[in-house]
Amino acid sequence: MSGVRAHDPALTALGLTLPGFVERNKVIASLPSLGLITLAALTPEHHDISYYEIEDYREGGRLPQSLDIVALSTFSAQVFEAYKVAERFRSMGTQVVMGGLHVSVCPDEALLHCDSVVIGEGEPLWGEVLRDCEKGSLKQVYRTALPFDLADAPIPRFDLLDANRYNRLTVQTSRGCPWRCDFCASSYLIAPKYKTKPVEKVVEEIRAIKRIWNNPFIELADDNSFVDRAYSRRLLKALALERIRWFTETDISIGEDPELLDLLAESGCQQVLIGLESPRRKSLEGVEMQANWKAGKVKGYKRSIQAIQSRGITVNGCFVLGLDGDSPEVFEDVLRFSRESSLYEVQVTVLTPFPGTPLYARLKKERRILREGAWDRCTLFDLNFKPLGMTESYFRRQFVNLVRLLYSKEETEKRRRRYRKMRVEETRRAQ
Ligand code: B12
Repeated sequence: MSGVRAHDPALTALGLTLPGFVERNKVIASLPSLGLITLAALTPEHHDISYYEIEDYREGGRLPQSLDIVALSTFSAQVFEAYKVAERFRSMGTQVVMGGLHVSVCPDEALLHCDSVVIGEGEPLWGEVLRDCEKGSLKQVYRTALPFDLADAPIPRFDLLDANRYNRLTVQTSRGCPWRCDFCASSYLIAPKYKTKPVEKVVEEIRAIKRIWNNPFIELADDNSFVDRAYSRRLLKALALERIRWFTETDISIGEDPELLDLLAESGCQQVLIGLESPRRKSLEGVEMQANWKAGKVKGYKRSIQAIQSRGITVNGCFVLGLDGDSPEVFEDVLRFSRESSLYEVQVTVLTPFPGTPLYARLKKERRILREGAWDRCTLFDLNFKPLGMTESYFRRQFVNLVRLLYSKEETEKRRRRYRKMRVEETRRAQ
């Protein structure tokens, strides 16, 4: 299930008109489920498999018939739609198993709508699910305490995908992240220990993609790439030989590692998305719960962005609005930072209490969740908690204003111009 769907009417209206935002929506909506095509690769040959996008069945179109089992993957934002699809399949007598981040933390909720839930990483359990399905004795819950070794990862079945449908494909090089940001709902929920996939495997996956697509654009589906610097250097050298263009998510510390940045530039990396979260130290206090890591980094943000972008790699700086340390001026602060830092791309999102996160537990305890269990509000654009230091209506108004400004044609062009100017100056300096 793919695609952004904000519910806030003011934002939805803007989304239809703003060029920067529409562009981004198109990019975001266009990725297949890596989790499912990975499990497809672990499915024995005597089974026939097909891959479907729920998007095609949203309006109640005829579902694929005569299937023995349906494996559904979804994030929180679309989980209610996924449940509806699960129920429609079940009413046709098709067994439905669900997995992924959301149902791993809400298995009881999911079991109201499907036959079986897989908690955590799917690879160690998928074979058992299929064997039980063949015997007609599917269990309600599958879970394992054994962490999955990415050295055993299969090559995802990219060949099952309709190539024309996507503008890029994902490859995962690592799972987990050493940092513990209280709002993070990424794979540490299912793979708590940081781990990497052998470089040779990553290269094999990229070659599998190249067999289907000429000149592919690849997105790494990592929580935080380049955490292990020795591994990253090997990875980047290998990627450089593959001659691909690619994108990933990482943390700001790469800006302090010139050798890594040189390798990154040579490897074909086009853009890195970095969770800066806030330009304000006060807002970042306590967000990373182990070492207050993000608050410690904010002073060097601009320098690091400059170091990365000077290599021709654009930075997509992501900001979270609604942090407890935010005051009413935070919206202006983000706008100012975006202008002063020459960030090529900016993403602003609303702090979101995803299920299973420390943030959710805390806000619930503080009775600040507006609508409990409203997972369809987990879009990153819909406010579902009471912010501190400002009213909900002030927050919503200011957020919409910020979106309107940041993604306006004028501001988007100014960002591009600032970036180009910075690149020209860098090139002159280097000569
Ligand atoms: C790629 C990606 C996307 C792609 C998704 C493509 C797709 N169709 O899957 C796109 C760009 C479309 C996307 C969109 C969004 N995303 Co996104 N995305 C990611 C990202 C970077 C990687 C996900 C990934 O591929 N992981 C690798 C695969 C192998 O792992 P996996 O899916 O978890 O699958 C494993 C297990 O969970 C399990 N499993 C999964 N499904 C199933 C099913 C069965 C039957 C079984 C047995 C097992 C199983 O087995 C798999 C192998 O172990 C993550 C961040 C992250 N690092 O996790 C965010 C992340 C998943 N996204 C997130 C969000 C919030 C969104 C958006 C709401 C953002 C937005 N406003 O647009 C939308 C929502 C889309 C939706 N459909 O609801 C959150 C989700 C949090 C949550 N609880 O919902 C994450 C965690 C980022 C974050 N920290 O906020 N996203």
